[in-house]
Amino acid sequence: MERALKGDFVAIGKLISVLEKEGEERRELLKEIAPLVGKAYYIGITGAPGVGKSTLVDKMVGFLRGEGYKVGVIAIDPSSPFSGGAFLGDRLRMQRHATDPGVFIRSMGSRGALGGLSKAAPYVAKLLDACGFDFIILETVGAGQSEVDIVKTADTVIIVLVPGMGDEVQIIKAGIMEIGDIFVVNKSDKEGAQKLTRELETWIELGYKGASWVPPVLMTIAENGTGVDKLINALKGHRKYLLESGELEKRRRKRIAEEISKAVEDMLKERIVKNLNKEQMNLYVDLVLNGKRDPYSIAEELVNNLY
Ligand SMILES: Nc1nc2c(ncn2[C@@H]2O[C@H](COP(=O)(O)OP(=O)(O)OP(=O)(O)O)[C@@H](O)[C@H]2O)c(=O)[nH]1
Ligand SMILES: [Mg+2]
Repeated sequence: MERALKGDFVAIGKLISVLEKEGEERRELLKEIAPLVGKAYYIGITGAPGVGKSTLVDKMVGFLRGEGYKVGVIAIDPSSPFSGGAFLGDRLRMQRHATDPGVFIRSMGSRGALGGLSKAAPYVAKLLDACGFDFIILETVGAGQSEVDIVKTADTVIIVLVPGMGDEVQIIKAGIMEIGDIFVVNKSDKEGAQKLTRELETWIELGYKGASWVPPVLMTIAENGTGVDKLINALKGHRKYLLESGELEKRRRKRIAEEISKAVEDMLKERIVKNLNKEQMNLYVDLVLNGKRDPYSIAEELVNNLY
């Protein structure tokens, strides 16, 4: 723990493995880091596969490093069941930061037999926060509820779209557009970027009438860094808005409340599972099938028997 707080990447990596497993040990670690958490600024960046999120993150990291900030990046890879090693795209995209002690990059799988490793992402973000990183960037493709939930833990959510993919429609369907604080039209070197930007602006104009924060739409070319300075400015503008309007505190309060509920849920589940093996479960199922019991009175009994 001490070594991790001093910025030892190997030590941080070991603590991340602890955070990836549900249970007592994780809870103890989270208790330990809790007093140190709350200084970092959390950025969520999401968009369809291949829109250039990692390239953009790489450029943002470069920019923030130039200003002297330490940056932690957590990339959720929906296709990988594994965690730990950076997946190919990110490794290539963010390689130039690999030897920088002020940049920590971690990739986490979100699929696979173990299921939902990425659920640990918000905990990993907290750890990096505790370890003194000023900005924590969470990259996800925003597919599926668990990914949306992760992005929602960010203070500022950036949604990346590209021209010529019809992404806007896909993302609106997934209900992700609504959580965007800043919209980025990346690959604006390609045809249709202006059109997409205008479409987004119109959509925002209609949907955000009278809102205290109207999301800006920015054009970038992540590959050569065009527009990244404007993106960082927009980010800082949003942070300023959150601070001055009291919205940051509101968001953080909501997050803490969710965290408490989640911890209660996890603990209850852990204890119930401990008391309920497969055979016992089968006995209950038999009782329900035979019409002798119902699932709800059984659940009540299990919860009541816990204490
Ligand atoms: N033309 C053009 N290509 C870009 C731009 N930004 C990124 N790319 C390319 O788009 C491809 C995907 O970039 P990534 O940064 O890996 O995209 P990603 O959104 O992180 O992809 P996933 O993590 O797999 O979802 C790469 O080949 C990049 O070089 C851009 O502004 N213009
Ligand atoms: Mg990526």
